[in-house]
Amino acid sequence: MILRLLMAGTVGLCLAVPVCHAGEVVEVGIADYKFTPSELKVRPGTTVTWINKEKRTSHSVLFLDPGAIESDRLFPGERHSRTFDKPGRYPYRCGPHEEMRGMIEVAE
Ligand SMILES: [Cu+2]
Repeated sequence: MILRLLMAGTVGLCLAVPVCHAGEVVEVGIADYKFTPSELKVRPGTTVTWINKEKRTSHSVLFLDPGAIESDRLFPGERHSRTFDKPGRYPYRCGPHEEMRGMIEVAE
């Protein structure tokens, strides 16, 4: 089931997986040294926003391929967004904490 809220403007916030759609934003929380949800399936054109919900610890979002793109270090309350236009599997981890893993799967 997919629930959508209208945010300011026309951007829809996708609250429930499995599948979010183009033009929507889906959030991944970072807390207790975990990405939640750790695996997401989205349609091409979806924007994923990671939000650091820790009290003290900073994290990053480091994509394993291609090119090992890493976000800035996210301090508590900070966020990072990436829009996924191309189908594929995008595994990532936290830069400083190798055990923190996640996956974004983009499929039509
Ligand atoms: Cu981390």
